[in-house]
Amino acid sequence: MKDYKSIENLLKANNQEHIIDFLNKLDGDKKDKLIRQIEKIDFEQLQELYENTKREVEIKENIIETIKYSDKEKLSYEERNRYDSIGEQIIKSNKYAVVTMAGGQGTRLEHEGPKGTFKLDIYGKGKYIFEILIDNLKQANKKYGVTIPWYIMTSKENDEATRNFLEKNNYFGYDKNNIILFMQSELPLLSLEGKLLMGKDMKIKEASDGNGGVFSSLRSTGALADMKERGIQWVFIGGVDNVLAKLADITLLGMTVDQNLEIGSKSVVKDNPHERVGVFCKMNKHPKVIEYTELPSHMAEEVDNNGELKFGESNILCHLFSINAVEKISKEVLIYHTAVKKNSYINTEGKEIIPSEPNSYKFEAFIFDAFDLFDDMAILRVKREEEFAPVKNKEGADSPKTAKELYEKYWSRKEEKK
Ligand code: UD2
Repeated sequence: MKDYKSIENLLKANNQEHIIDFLNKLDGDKKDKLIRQIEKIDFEQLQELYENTKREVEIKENIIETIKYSDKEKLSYEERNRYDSIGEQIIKSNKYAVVTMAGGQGTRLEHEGPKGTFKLDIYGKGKYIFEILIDNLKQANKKYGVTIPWYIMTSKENDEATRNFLEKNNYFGYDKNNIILFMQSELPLLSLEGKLLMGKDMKIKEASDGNGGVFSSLRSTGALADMKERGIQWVFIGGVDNVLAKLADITLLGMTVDQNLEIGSKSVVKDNPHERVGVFCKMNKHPKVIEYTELPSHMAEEVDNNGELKFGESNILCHLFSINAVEKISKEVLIYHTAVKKNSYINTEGKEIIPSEPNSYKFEAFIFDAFDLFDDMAILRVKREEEFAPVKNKEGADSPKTAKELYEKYWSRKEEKK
């Protein structure tokens, strides 16, 4: 551990003198913990991230084109059969794993605890989101005669609560040797002036580094090595908050393999120009998703000659990667996007400040920024009412209410078809 003087110099050199005041008020274990945390901060990266906050995100329209996709409903019988048998074969030979990214803070839902522990009030008794995902995996296991290994990415903030919840519910009957939790890394928050924030626990405030952290965390935690040991060849990576997600989709899998591609994903037709979803496109001839927070509105509203949205293929966070693609991406550094958020902190008088306005920067990598490391990707357009029911917000769009309606309608249609 560096000596105290060099820590002071490090903080001064990086324009973070205010942290020295806190250090001087601490002693013993708390002081050592804070010093050890400071030693691990990459101040160079932090400085770069702060400078980035002053730059506008460059979306130069002239190099953006639409990207080809296949509409699942319009596949020929022969194509569908070919894709499904390829996909089925891979899953049946235990070469398929599922990753659920569950490290988000879930602030918009205002639910106490990890989002997977939220109970959707369906069928009277209700079902937890983790339970819904496990049921989806169990159905696939039964159909293909396997036990699909399930990797759950947690954050430092929600890892313990996630583990305790799954343990308490006995993993909803899933074989716990095939449920592997791994924690994603974190990045410090910065005030709008570029200052580190001190938390109530007298530690510098950090937050999970975005769902794009999944690749480096799979690698750094050994989860990727575990997949390779199991002979996994294909990895589905999805969000925790879509209660209609098909975690083992043989058509997406077979189509990606049949087209000789390393990555695949699903899209639904965008609901309206300003729906809060990323949209697929090609940028510099590489596959790309532009997030709703960064899509210029005139691009969001652009229509093609049939009056359809030109960029209307929405990302629903259902991604597929070959194991080699995961390995390759895990060695790259994805760009960090800046989110402006409200974060409480302790000021130098020791008082807790709860901001009423966004007061700080959170830096997040996005999983889909990995796409532009490849020349092409398979995109399967699916039906929103069958595959996309996100639980994001407490009220309104993408809320427990809309998800419940979509979920119950879907399953009652399934019942009628029997
Ligand atoms: C995501 C997509 C957006 C669209 C939308 C559909 C990204 C970056 N954006 O928007 O394009 O598909 O979903 O619903 O994918 N997560 C982590 N760790 C983190 C941050 C997030 O695991 O550090 C997980 C989170 O638990 C959730 C997923 O990533 O499962 C998406 O959450 P988000 O808040 O990053 O992105 P969102 O929902 O605004």
